[in-house]
Amino acid sequence: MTRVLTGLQPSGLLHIGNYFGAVEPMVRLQGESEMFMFIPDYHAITVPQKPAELRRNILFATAVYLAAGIDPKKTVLFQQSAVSQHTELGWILNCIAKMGELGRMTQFKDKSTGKGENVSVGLFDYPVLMAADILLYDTQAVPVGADQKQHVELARDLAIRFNKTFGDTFVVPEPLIRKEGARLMGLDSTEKKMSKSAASPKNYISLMDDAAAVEKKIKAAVTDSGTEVKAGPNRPALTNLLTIFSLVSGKTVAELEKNHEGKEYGAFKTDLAEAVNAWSAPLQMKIRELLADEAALVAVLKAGAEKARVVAEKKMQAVRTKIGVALT
Ligand code: AQP
Repeated sequence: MTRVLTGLQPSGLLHIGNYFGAVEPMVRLQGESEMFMFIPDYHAITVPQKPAELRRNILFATAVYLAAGIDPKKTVLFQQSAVSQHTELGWILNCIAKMGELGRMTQFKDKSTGKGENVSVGLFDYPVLMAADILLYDTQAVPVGADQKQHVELARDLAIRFNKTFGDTFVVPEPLIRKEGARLMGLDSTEKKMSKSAASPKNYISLMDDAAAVEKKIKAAVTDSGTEVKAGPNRPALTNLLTIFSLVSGKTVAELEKNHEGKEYGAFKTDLAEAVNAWSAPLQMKIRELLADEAALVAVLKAGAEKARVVAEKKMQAVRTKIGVALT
């Protein structure tokens, strides 16, 4: 069985890009793979977080996973900070990671632009902690959106480097990137991906946006010049909107183009907003139900952390021995 792991930072309310990029692929793989899914709360604090909000977002992410269909009997679901082996291995990997390779990470460049020296060391170093998250569990496949490919490649490089230096220890992981919807772009710009920490809420469709908000955001979404509802290399805005439509409706882009032949952007956007709302309404209901029982969510995470800790500690014992710090 392939071992699969992913995590989504509780740095805000999740959006549909996060959902289709990383949550839904995990749901699909359940049953046929050995599943680990975690909440990378120590990644979230690489940018300032309000403690009460972070706590809320951790519980929210847990509710989203469960509402989406993650079954704790089939998936080890846990909070990163509850398994201290993640940060321990992160430190060890820090000692073999190079400043140069971290400096090349596109996400760091994007997130640090304009901040000069006033950016946390954690933000720079976060891909190393992510490598530890992955390598700790002998993960073979990591379902992620396209933006995280570079970070999974770093995990591969660090695994190979460690194995060469200290002997075979880590499985070299592969990113698992879906064909369509691996990089949903912001509604407000075809240059920037949809991102939960985007400056404007018009950039993303949050999983909890109500029908009116979805309609407003989609109505305001950028379009391409021309009037045809068609995807294509020179039509990034319509390609993005049609991809979203396809993901929430299960229809192909070709079908949707055909259904909207001769229709104007306005009518297309109304249909798209309806489709998004029809898809998100039952999900939102489940999320709310789950959030109403906080103790149950905490219990799921605790039980998951106990299972994760056993796997993680076994790997750490091997790592400590390999690097020479284990004295017995
Ligand atoms: N626009 C996107 N389209 C498809 N997949 C996406 N993902 C993120 N944005 C898109 C995928 O969602 C997962 C969550 O990753 P994360 O929370 O660890 O961080 P991220 O990639 O940095 O996501 P965001 O939404 O942009 O969050 P912030 O703003 O907090 O940095 C990953 O698998 C990611 O690829």
